[in-house]
Amino acid sequence: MTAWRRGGQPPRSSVRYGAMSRFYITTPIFYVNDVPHIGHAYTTVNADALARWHRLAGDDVFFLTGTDEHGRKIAEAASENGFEPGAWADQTSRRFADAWEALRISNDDFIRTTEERHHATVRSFLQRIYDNGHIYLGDFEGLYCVGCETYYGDDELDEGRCPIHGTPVEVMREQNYFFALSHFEDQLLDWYTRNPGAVQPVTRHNEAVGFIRSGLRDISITRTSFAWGVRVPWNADHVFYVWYDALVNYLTAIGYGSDEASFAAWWPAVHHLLAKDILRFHAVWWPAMCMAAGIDPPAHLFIHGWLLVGGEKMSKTKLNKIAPKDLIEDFGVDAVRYHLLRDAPLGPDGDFSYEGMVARYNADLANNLGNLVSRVATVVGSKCGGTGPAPDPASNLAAVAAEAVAAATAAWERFAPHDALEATWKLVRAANAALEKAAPWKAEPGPEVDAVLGDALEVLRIVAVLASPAMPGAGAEIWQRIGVEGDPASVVVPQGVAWGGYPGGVAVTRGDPLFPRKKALG
Ligand code: ME8
Repeated sequence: MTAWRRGGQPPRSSVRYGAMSRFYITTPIFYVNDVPHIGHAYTTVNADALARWHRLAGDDVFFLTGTDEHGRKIAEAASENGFEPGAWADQTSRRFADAWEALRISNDDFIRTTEERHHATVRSFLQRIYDNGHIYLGDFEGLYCVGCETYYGDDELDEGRCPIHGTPVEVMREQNYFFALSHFEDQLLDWYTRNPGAVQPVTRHNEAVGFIRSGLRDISITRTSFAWGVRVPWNADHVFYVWYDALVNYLTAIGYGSDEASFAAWWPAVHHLLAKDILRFHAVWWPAMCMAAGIDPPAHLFIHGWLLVGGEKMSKTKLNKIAPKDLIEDFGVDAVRYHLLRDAPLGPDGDFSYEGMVARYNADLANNLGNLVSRVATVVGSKCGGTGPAPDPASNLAAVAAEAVAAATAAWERFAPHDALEATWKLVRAANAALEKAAPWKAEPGPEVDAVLGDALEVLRIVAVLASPAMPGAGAEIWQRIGVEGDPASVVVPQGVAWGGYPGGVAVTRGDPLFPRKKALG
């Protein structure tokens, strides 16, 4: 039975093959006509945190991101800037790779569509679709938006303008190869019926189904008007239209046509994370292309909303695009990641504001977590001679911790990092409250003080693990300060976060505040 015919249930977020659970997650590959901003970072940090969580959960993870480098839009951006397209793509792709490094993105591969491995995969995948009879030569005239690199029907335009970019569309005429998308209406609807959880949230599932039901037009998939693309293997006068090459990146990286064992291991148990702007390509075209080539459609697509800035879409003209590195300079990488994950749930539109970032930083990081770390270290210094005591096996916090682990696990599993972090911070708050109540800084040293501090240290050990997908740096730093060896990211959950793991008898060190308070603006 193939994975996409499992039917009924939404796909589990990791799929078990024999003894191994595999979790393959992707971001869209970003166009190199733009430089990385926090909208790209939003998707990429979320995918990264999910990948890191699944590594903690003991899954075999493959996390893919990269850059989309062909098409008219890129060729035009290059020439406007006085570059050859290849040199332009090299330079801008590097900026994405650098931004992801600065954000501590743990991708396993970074694909560039100009790489030969990708060209080879596109040729073999498309040749298969051609051989299967789903591609034909035809004449085409349509209304084209270069920004989207797509044709629109009259009825889809917004007063003659592109519904996404708001720019005028142009009339394009070409003799092109077409992909017979219309052949796949019934199969797609059938797939959606059998796999109601394949596209999430459900509103996006409904949107895709509605679009298919309204009738599918065949898609023109090649161009002769420019050469910046992958050559069509059966007719060298044509290059593939950029979307038709771009989607195939998800197959290139796992060895479609080049490493069958790897491909069979990772496909179709994939999770594509993307924003609503490219729903149709991923939720309609892509499954149909897979069907046409005789492979299973992707198991799971999660579609998120826009990250707005001050309630508005980011754009060049409004100059409200925020570069991740500027925020990292102000807040540190962990805090930037935390804010993106905590305050803009995957699904609806979210809003970024500097004020919101400061407020969240002060509340959760400076006051709650940062305070717990420094208080515990200070009191262990004054009451226990700097040696961390072991936790109380019968502590009330044990149950709170178990609940946090269960709730965080469930939330990461359903692509809800904000809930996972909220569940984790509930534990932080409970530990702070327990400390407040016991006030060990006022008490005489002795077993009671030891138990209270041991419990708080154990909470910190567990929180460092649970928070590490969001804040890999802070998690490791906390472990070091409380004297736990290794890296919280190398723990396996849930065993590794069972109550009682803090060894006691180890040196606890005080350091500078992990998250110094920020002044609110104005
Ligand atoms: O569409 N809020 O590339 P792209 C949230 N190359 N997400 C945002 C965002 C925002 N304000 N701005 C960008 C393409 N994104 C194609 C994809 S995939 C085979 C080809 C993120 O550079 C979000 O993930 O325009 C969105 O889907 C993607 O960037 C679009 O990136």
